[in-house]
Amino acid sequence: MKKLATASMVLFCLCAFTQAATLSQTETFSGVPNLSADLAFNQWDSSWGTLNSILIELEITANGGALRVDNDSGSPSSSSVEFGAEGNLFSSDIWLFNAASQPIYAGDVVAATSDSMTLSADDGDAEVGGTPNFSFSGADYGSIVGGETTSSDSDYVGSSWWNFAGRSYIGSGTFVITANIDQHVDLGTISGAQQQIDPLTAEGFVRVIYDYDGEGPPGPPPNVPEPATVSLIGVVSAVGLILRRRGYRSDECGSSDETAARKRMKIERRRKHIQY
Ligand SMILES: [Ca+2]
Ligand SMILES: [Ca+2]
Repeated sequence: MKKLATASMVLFCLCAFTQAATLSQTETFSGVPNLSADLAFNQWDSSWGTLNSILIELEITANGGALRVDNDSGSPSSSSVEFGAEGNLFSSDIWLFNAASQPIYAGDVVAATSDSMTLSADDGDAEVGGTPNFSFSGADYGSIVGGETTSSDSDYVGSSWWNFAGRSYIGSGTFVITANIDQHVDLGTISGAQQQIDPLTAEGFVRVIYDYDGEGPPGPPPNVPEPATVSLIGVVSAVGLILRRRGYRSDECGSSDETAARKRMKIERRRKHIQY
């Protein structure tokens, strides 16, 4: 039991060290692109402690839909094609610049299904009366079905942008970040083609993570145990359970009833030996 107590103490100390002092806020969005979502986050209150960093994360999951293409040009073409969702973040309350003073999302976050598409020259589309009607027939037709794809990107806000020119992450109020999520279609080098689209759906989140030293916000502890900590708690629980079970079996073997029975059998055997 002494060994177990020592091991437990070490594990608990390790938990304390692995627990990050972070405050994470996550706001979600969903819908059919193009969509725009205004998401509100709490500012960092200086009375909570010393702010070390601010991390901004955008994750987008695109799902379903389809892109269909009918080549109406006189030339065949082949290209990699993408179909999905793309997004970016904007705000007039705070700055979204990193330590190099570059936009945190210089390019869009793209979650898209990618495939190669090969189209012949226009085949005349006789079944729909010829161009410009959309034809689903012939080698001049191609399609890409949207699967479920997820993409994310994150970056730290440069500390010189935390509180600058009237925009601030610091205070006791809130700020709004707008997530603009658009449909993403990239036909690559294919041109002269009509498109027909079944809309896809998009969902995702924007996360703001404050890393800090200090007491943190009042109320329930904001920290979520790291996965490693959760595993360690699981190990401690499992060890405790195994030891309790062993202890139970040990008690069973040493029960006074069983010891008495053994003694009675011994006496019986001796008695029989004497009789022979
Ligand atoms: Ca055609
Ligand atoms: Ca055709």
